[in-house]
Amino acid sequence: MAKFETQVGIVGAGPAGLMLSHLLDQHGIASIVLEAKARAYCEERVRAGVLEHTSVSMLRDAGVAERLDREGLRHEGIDLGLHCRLHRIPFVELTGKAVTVYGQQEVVKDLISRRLSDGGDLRFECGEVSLHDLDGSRPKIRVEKQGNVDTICCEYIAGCDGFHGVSRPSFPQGALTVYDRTYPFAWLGILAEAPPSREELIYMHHQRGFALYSMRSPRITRLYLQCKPDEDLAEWSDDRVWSELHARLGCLDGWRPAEGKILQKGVTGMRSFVVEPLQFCRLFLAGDAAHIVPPTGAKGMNLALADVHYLAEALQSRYRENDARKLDAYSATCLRRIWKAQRFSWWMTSLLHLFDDASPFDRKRQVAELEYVMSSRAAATALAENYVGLPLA
Ligand code: FAS
Ligand code: PHB
Repeated sequence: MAKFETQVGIVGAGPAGLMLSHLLDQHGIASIVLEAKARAYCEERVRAGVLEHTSVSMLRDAGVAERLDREGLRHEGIDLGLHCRLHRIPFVELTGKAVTVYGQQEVVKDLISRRLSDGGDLRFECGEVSLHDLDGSRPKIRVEKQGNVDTICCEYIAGCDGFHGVSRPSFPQGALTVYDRTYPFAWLGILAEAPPSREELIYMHHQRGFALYSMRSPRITRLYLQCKPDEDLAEWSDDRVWSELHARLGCLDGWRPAEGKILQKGVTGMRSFVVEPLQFCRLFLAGDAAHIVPPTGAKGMNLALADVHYLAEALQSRYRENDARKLDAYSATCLRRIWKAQRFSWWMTSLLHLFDDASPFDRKRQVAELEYVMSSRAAATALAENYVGLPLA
């Protein structure tokens, strides 16, 4: 039964929780990070792979981009595909900015090693977490493990524990408004030991369903297929996966994805989800704890980093200038950016996937919209501007 004191208690050691703890440390603000899983699990969990220009600048400014700059793959555009024909969206030409392909687990590894080398208090396999006295001046986090209960007294709590965490459900009944939309499909994703056979990502609209060609490193590619929400992985042998990828990604210019040993295979559901507000008294939500985007816009991890950029700034002015205005505005500030990312992620998902219930009119309109984006500089610029990341106002 130990009692601990800190300024900010952080639940969750994903990109949001770890980056927040690091940014706070840079401003001399103490935090304790509580993570249910083991360190190795967090460092091996394959999720996002694309960092916005905005996120890369943020990681650089925070001094945690040394390996990112060395190993990250700078991408100056993407290809959109229709009828097996590709059309490039040149990000740098249209916006002056690029994105970087660098696995989420690499960002997590870099942040964990930096926190630990800076003497940060990260508690992996922490035990059962519960939040208390959120409306008081000293909110508490209780952590129960093997019958032992520790208490952490905080000034603020940051709920960075993802969609299935305890923070959002800790809001009192009725305190949250939920905006939710699920999609009638999912993504079957693979990680393959195959060197990328092209420089940039392909987002392919195909009559057999959407397909995405992505990568992680000069040795590893990451590929996705639109599938049913309840798709049974057991029905997908490696051969079937590759033949379907060839069927959807094969291009008229003869290009085909290079095959290799499939290291990981999984199905990820697709939903758009936002809760408002992001604050209840001294509890602040950030990242997937507050919002989920379909991965078609590659916004998940980037939104999580943007949230903690705003939260760290707000906590810094609270502690440095005793000015709580930014904290009071935290929810509204984040939600302005969150809804723009929600709109873009919904739009990319609607533009590129097949909807079983689409009428013949809808299908024609969808193809016309894709052809418009592929032929209009204005439309391509709008896509590029959102993809590389809107400025952190
Ligand atoms: P995270 O979920 O990353 O981290 C939350 C942490 O809190 C986890 O480590 C969890 O173990 C911990 N936690 C949870 N409950 C806890 C509790 N009660 N006590 C203590 N700790 C607790 N985005 C893309 O752009 N591209 C992708 O391909 C992509 N793939 C994805 C695949 C999956 C399966 C998922 C779930 C998400 C994917 N995303 C993808 C989105 C992803 O990148 C998220 O947006 C990103 O992980 C959000 O980061 P955090 O908010 O830090 O949450
Ligand atoms: C990935 O590389 O995992 C990835 C890339 C782009 C997306 C989604 C996922 O839109």
